[in-house]
Amino acid sequence: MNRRVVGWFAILLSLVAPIAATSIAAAQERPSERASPAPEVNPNAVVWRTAAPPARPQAGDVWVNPKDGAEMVYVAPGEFILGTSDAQIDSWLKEHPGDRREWFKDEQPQCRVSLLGYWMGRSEVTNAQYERFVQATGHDAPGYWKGRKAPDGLGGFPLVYVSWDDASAYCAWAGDSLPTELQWEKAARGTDGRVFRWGSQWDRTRCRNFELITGRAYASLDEWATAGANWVRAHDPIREGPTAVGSYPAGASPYGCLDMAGNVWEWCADRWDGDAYNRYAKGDLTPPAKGDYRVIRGGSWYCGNPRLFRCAWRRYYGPDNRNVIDGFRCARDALSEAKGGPA
Ligand SMILES: [Ca+2]
Repeated sequence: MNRRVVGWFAILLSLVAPIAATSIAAAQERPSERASPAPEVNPNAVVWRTAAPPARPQAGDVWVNPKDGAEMVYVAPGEFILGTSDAQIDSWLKEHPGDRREWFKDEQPQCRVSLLGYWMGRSEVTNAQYERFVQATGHDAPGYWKGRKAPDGLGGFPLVYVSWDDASAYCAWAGDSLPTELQWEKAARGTDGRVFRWGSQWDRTRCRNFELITGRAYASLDEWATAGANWVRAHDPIREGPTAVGSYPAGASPYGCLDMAGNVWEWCADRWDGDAYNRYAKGDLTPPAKGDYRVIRGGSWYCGNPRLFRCAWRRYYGPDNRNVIDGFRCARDALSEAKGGPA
């Protein structure tokens, strides 16, 4: 195992150890449920290839950002269900008896939150897109690149080894920002409070995850950690861990966003506050003002517990953290772009 791999593996264990858990129920393949209907998708949606986003987008419209070529999906203004209810936790614990109720407290109480309209990246930012940014700005290239070009064969893979500051700088260059945690969760689950992007049941075939990569479920943290250590010794995590963005269309969110479960964790703009959902439930939607850590969402290819792929799961990293399991996608507030573009 090379030094870099050892380094991220140690970070990973320290991150997961306090919260990872057993999940025996997933040891047997379940039949895949049908994907839930996607009421947020508008059959008359339009793909805009304009210099700026359209001034009056409709739900489901897509705008292609000419700066980096990213498809941005429009999430219409309105209410959605945030967080996890007691009933959802009851149901989860019946199926996953190794998990504990207290691990879900950061995503409670469940509440209704209304957001303004915004654009959300359909996919995680790729190496090829980041190369445009590096070439245009002189920003440092990631350490796993040779020089200032994306590695051969990885252009369509998500960028990894990216700090929160790197991700923020990219978003600013593209005219975007990192999504807020609220924007991220709405884009992942739509309006109806579903547990996973596709519905209520875990289905490892719908996203990039360690169960899928290794073809088995993990009954305990120790079992997963041992399997993970063995796996990284025998594989190249950069090329064999994550996969090209958009490889799991059956895992699309109700808005058509891809890989919001798995592949790589995604930085959000917010500072970490484990109590934030209590405040949101009282109507105060201001993001946390203090905190040394930044929110990450969505789980990664290396996660071996279904709980981490639920839309409401919240975790965090120090902003300087760089490793092979996290990346980001961009978002953009719609109101700040209420100019230009065809009517
Ligand atoms: Ca992801």
